[in-house]
Amino acid sequence: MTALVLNETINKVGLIRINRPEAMNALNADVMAGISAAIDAFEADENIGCIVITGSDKVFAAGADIGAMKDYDYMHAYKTDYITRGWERIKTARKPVIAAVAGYALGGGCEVAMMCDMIFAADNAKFGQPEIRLGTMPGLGGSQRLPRAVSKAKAMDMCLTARMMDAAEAEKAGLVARVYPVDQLLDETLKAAATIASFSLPVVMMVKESVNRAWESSLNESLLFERRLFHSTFALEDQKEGMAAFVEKRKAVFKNR
Ligand code: DAK
Repeated sequence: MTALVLNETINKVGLIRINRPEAMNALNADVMAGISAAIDAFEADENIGCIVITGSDKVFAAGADIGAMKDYDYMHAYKTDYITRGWERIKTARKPVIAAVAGYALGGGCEVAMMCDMIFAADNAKFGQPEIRLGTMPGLGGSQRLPRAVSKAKAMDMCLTARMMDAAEAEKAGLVARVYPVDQLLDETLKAAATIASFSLPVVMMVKESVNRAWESSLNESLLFERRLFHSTFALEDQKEGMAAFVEKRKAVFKNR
């Protein structure tokens, strides 16, 4: 049987590919366990500085596996915490995670992409939260992360009407960081990931923490958080190296210390 999730290391970048083409990359417990295991491995690997999650040219993921969840009753969903365990590993990753989305990213697929630190989209990407058509609603962050990313108005529109947003609209609305022709998406995403991975890993992780903090606390609290992290970078050998290299007009060699 072909693996549902394929992993590859490309220099300092860890690439995770969702690989369930016969079911539009629908997410089930095995797929999510595969993604979680890959993130565990890439987080533990000191050589890796950035992680990319992608699907195929046609689909990132068309949501949670509808066939698998159609017969769940309330007690099963509540008591088992509807397989929450394992589904949110991306959220706790300390290294940056980029979603490279081509084709459909629907329901849980859109939610997984939004759990990543940023989304790069192909020009054929389509984002949507169509759960309402199934008599249910977003359950993995769609109704919470979408309004933060694209405004309440557009989030309401997508969650209430099940309308899909194309790549151009998603970029304009702030859901995606960059858009590329589909045949360039992965290369360009890997290039950006390699750039990130070329920097000092502790600083990269601090920047990620700091930007995330902006979402989760008041401005004064997050400004203080940023200031403390900024001060702490002066304790790093990499900060000494980065500034010395600039002054000496040479390329910095970071040691992640
Ligand atoms: N689940 C299972 N199978 C799916 C699927 C899905 N989400 N999406 C597609 N497939 C399967 C189809 O059934 C079909 O299978 P066969 O008939 O060939 O056996 C095959 O993939 C190809 O699909 P189509 O024939 O439909 O292909 P089209 O190109 O015509 O259409 C489509 C592509 C993506 C527009 C369409 O397949 C579609 O609308 N799919 C469903 C999209 C959707 O409603 N997604 C939201 C699902 S609900 C949580 C975790 C997750 C979630 C919530 C909580 N916790 C951990 C708490 C998320 C929930 C959801 O995502």
